[in-house]
Amino acid sequence: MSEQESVTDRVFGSSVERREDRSILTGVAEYTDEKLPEAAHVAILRSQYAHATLESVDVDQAENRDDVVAVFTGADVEESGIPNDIPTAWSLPGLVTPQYRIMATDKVRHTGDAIAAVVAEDRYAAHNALGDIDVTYDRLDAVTEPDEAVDSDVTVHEEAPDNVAFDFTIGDADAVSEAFSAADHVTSVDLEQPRIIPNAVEPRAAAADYDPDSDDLTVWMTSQNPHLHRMLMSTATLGHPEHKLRIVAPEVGGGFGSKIYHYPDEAITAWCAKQLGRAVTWQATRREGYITDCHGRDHVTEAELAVDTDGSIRGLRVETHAGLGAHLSQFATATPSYLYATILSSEYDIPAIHCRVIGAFTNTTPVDAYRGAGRAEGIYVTERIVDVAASELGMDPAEIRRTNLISPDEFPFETSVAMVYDSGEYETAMDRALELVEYDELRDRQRELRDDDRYLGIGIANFVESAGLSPSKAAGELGAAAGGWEAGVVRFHPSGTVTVACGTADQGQGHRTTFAQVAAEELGVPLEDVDVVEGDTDAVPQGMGTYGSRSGPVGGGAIATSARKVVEKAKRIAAHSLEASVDDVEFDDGEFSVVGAPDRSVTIQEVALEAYLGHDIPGDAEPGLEATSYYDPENFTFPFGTHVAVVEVDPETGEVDLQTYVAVDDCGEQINPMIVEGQVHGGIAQGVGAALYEGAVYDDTGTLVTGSMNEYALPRAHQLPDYETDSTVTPSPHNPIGVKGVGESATIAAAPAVVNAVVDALEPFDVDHLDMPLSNERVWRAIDAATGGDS
Ligand code: MCN
Repeated sequence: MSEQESVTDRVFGSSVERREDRSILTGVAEYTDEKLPEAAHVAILRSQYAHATLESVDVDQAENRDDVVAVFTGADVEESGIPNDIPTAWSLPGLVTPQYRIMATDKVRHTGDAIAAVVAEDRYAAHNALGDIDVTYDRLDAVTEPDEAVDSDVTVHEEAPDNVAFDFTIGDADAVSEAFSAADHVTSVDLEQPRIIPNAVEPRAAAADYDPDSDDLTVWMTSQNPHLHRMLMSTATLGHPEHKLRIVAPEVGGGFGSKIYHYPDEAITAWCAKQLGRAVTWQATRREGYITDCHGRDHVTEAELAVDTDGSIRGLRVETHAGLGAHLSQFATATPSYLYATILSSEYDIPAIHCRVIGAFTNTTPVDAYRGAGRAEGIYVTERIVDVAASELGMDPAEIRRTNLISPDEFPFETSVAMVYDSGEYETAMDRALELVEYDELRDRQRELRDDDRYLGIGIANFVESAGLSPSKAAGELGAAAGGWEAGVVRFHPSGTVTVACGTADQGQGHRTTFAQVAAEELGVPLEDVDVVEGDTDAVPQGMGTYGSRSGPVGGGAIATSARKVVEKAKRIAAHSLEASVDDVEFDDGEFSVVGAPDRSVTIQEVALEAYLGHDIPGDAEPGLEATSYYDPENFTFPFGTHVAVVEVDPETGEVDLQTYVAVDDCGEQINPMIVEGQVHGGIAQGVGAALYEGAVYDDTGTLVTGSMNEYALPRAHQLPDYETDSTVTPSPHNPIGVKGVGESATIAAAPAVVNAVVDALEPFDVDHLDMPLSNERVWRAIDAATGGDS
């Protein structure tokens, strides 16, 4: 126990050490692949082509190998009579939803589609046997780009002949037309946001054990939301009774969104265990992950901003083609629609916004939420076009932003794209960031350096983010097939220690630490007396999981709500013991005392024992001391902030040197400032990665060219500067602990901050926009084109 961890004086808000780190760092923590050491191994045959009709799948040779237990095809799955349809969890008007089988039967639509599964005694045998399966394909043309897909002769699904899965609009088109007619100036930008491939340290995995006698099926898996996985496996893919299905997420080595979804592979693994009546395990290889883990982004956008010469924004018009990949993943529809279009107002009072999003099927890996999901894409559009407008108007990028900021007295603020922002002090955070980076001095330096042909760029990005998906009713009205609540249990044990259970599922965020802090603070018990349980459908009553930066605001809200219920009940028992009226008893730091008679007191631990003895509790009270809450917040929370990146571009090579990065974030009350800072650090790295290095590339045949870490560039530590971070605190009124989410904020802000910086550096070359990733080659080509080949 560290000195810090025993702190009980206002434990909420202190940077106590992360309790999860010791076991992770010492290798004691157990991951999915270690759960069933005796299990047989599953290997999955993926399609050789991105688009083809399956003429035949001959598994005889593979099946005849001594080390192979069984080989299954899509036909076997179909014959087993399971529902076999991975669903989308968010419907939109007119949405086309083709069946998404766990193994292909007639056609393959991207190279990650599963065709057959081999079960063998060891992993190598299973993978070797894949080579003995003989598939005859009738190859078809492929389409990979969302804007091209809608005009293509290639049809991914017969149900959508034009490859359009949905055509979504939001905002008042007439009001936007009027704004554009009235404005002094219109800025237009075409932008592409390339696909990002998630790179969790641990690739996806599943292990399944089936007991035919009891019909109990247990699946350990890399899951960000075990209860959702249980529900989907039960109702949509396997048809296994929900109460006989247990999903456990052991230690999960990162997710970044990619482990939210129900993929075919986990269902195939569980199905194999049931077919064979024996334990099986599947572990994705990194290359397999690259073609099957849902990718992020994939937007092609045309944006226009109506703005007056003084910088006042009158309107924003956006049209986006969003790639969905070959199949609809669970939030594939919500991410480019409601999570994207509703955040286009960023921190600004934009009177009229209209956005149209065409979701298109392509012969590529499915696309879904990746850290920042939808909000990152939306903020990128706004923060980029605001910069271009500033440049066209000859304004400073900080000034155009300041001109349009929503002011603190305007909250709650309803945007023209249906969001009601909770609270914000946008200018304070922006001023702090500009002060930290020494903005005015930097601009002077930039001018000086240009005289020496050196190109410094300063990029500002403001952001607001809708974090903590909720509330259930509104989500349901907009098409969600899931709620926005979270379940939290707070249970005292007779000896006075506490177990907290929450339906969220950690993948590195530190919930075991921060949730214990929330409960310890509310109950007034030592931090070390609180344990946190997550990630097991048998140990937690229900849950919606961890994504959309919801665990702090919604999971934390559920825990605080339950803790307060526990304190209320304990107060009644304490009043009974102290022979006082409940109204005369006050609670402070774990102790109940009679108002005006502090010596008449009892600790919450003593009350817990009394509650479990049940010998002397009020007549209307049940024994025991625990509470469960299904906490359903009234709205999202809206974290915000300003990030500033400073780069120098080498005009000879196009190399971007990221020199300084300043981040000022406001995520409301901070449960653990060190963890918040860690989230910001990780988030910046991912945003910088998107801006400068990452981006999946497909060739015309639908083959992923960036199919491994050899070809897909992730940011390295040496490419990132020391970050300077700071925060302001504007509590959210939308949950009992004033917390706003923070897990995605920095990823959302970093990409536009860095791109704005690079484009700012290139101003002397008249470059007004460059698409991510800003590789040396792309930057160099832009300079070369501007200088007529003289660079
Ligand atoms: N927190 C806090 N004070 C606040 C807000 C949050 O102390 N005001 C703490 C929370 O209690 C939690 C952590 O910060 O321990 C992140 O909280 P939150 O913003 O609620 O996000 P979630 O826990 O729901 O995590 C999801 C978010 C998302 S959507 C992605 S993607 C992401 C991320 O978090 N993936 C991650 N951070 C990640 N961090 C790691 N290490 N690995 C991932 O895969």
